[in-house]
Amino acid sequence: MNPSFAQDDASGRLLSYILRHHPEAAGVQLDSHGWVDVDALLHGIRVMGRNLSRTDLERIVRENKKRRYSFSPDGKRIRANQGHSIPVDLELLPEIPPDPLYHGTASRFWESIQLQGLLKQSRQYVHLSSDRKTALDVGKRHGVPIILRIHTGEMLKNGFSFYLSENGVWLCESVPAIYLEKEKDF
Ligand code: HQG
Repeated sequence: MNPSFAQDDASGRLLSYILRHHPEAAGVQLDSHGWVDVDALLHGIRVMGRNLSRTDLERIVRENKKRRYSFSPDGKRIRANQGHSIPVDLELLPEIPPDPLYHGTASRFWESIQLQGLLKQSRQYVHLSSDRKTALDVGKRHGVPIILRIHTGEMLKNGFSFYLSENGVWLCESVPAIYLEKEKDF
């Protein structure tokens, strides 16, 4: 069978929805580290009236450009690498990030960000990237994009921690406004 990209895209969105936000939608539970039994997940997805085989799932995990999902070493469990809105312990250790890191957002949020800093909103962490292109793409999802530079060296000096997800996204609890700078042109 020749799988369609559109189909894999839709299945990928469903996986994100279940593994990051609403496992109960497929009648499954994440363990404390975010893992779900693959057979239970595939069964739950079938019960939801969607069709996803083990082969489809393996292809989606392998070919996903953002490497959003990982199998456990024995292949029996799967989890999202980041982006959760439910509390999971991804067992990440603090790491030293590049300085600066970038965050892409919408221009309409700038006023509020200047006051409050970057907050994690509904997710478990604030998401940052080491390259501007990724930040720009993330910002465009929300509207007219702006790019913020995060002065990570200053933050480290003041005791903030950063974590690097399995798929290369930098994560932190919050970024107070004093460590942020809006790029003028990009
Ligand atoms: C904004 C994608 C007003 C924040 C991407 C962002 C990313 C504030 C939005 C990942 C604020 C939250 C996450 C404040 C933060 N006032 N707005 N004080 N503080 N915000 O989607 O970073 O495709 O939860 O700037 O690649 O856009 O899902 O976060 O605009 O890594 O794998 O509140 O999602 O990955 O939006 O995106 P989100 P995000 P996936």
